[in-house]
Amino acid sequence: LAGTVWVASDIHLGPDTPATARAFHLFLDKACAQADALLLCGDIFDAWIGDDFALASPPEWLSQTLDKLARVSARMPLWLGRGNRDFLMGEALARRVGARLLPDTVCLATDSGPVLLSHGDEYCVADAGYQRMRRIVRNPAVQKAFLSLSLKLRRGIADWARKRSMAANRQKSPGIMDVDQGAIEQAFLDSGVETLVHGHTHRPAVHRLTVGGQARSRIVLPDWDCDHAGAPRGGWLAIDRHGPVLRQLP
Ligand code: LP5
Ligand code: MN
Repeated sequence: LAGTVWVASDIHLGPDTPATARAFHLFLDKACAQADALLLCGDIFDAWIGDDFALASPPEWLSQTLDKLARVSARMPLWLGRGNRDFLMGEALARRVGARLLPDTVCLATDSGPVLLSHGDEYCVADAGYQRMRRIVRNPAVQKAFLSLSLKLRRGIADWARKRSMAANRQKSPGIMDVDQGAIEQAFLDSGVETLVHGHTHRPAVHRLTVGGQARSRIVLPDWDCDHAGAPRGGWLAIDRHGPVLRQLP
C-alpha cells in the first residue's frame, strides 16, 4: 500500500444515526481527495444481517453509503474488514462497492513499515461471555441457518442481540472489555511488527510499550457517534512515510 493509507472502524452506521452517516459520507469525500487507500476494519455497520437484505432494496442511508464507497473504490483500493456487529458482510457487498474483504488479521505493508491490523475483539480474551458468543456466531453452519431466516426474523434477532449485549456490558468491568495485555504481547511476538492497529474498544489512544526488548506501539481507533445536539464525533488513522497519525473529525 503505497502513499497515504487511511484506516477507520466502528462507525456503527444504521437507520437511527443519520448525522453519523452524513459525517461518514463527508469523510469518504475527503478520502477521495487525500488518501491513496482506504481500509475500514469492522463495525462499519451497527448490525449487518446479510448482503441479500442490504443489496436487494437498501434504505436511503445505506444506498448513499454504498454509492459513496463505490466512488472511493473507483479511485483507490478499498478494503472492508468484519467486526463483531457486521461479521456477516460478504462477497456480494464487496462486489457492490468495488471493495475487497480483509481477513480477520492482516499485515499491511505501508510506507512506514509493516502494520498489523484487525478489528480488535479477538484480543478481549478476558471477556469469556463474549468469546463464547463469538465462537457461536462465527460458526459457518450457524451463519448459514441465520441467513436462511426471513428478514423480519433476522432483524428481530439482531435487535435482540444488540439489546442483550448492551445490558451485558453494563454489568461488566471496564477492564474486562478492554484488550488483554498478554494477547497483545503475543500478537507482537508472533507477527514481529512494531505497530499494531485495532478498533472495537472505543478507547482511541497511542500506547507505547516494550515487547521482546523492542519498542512497539498499539494504536486504537476511535468509534464514531453524535452528541445530543447532533454534532458528530469520530476519527481515523492516517499512515504515510512519516508514520501513523490519529486524526479527528473536524
Ligand atoms: O457490540 P458491543 O460494543 O455492544 O459489544 C461487544 C460484544 N457484543 C457483541 C454483540 C453484538 O453487539 C450484536 C451484533 C448483532 C449482529 C447481527 C447478526 C445477528 C446474529 C447472527 C448469527 C449468525 O458483539 C460484547 C462485548 C463488548 O463488545 C466488548 O468487547 O462485551 O459481548 C457481549 O455482550 C456478549 C455477552 O457477554 C453474552 C451474549 C449476549 C447475547 C448475544 C446473542 C447473540 C445472537 C446469536 C444469534 C444466533
Ligand atoms: Mn466492535
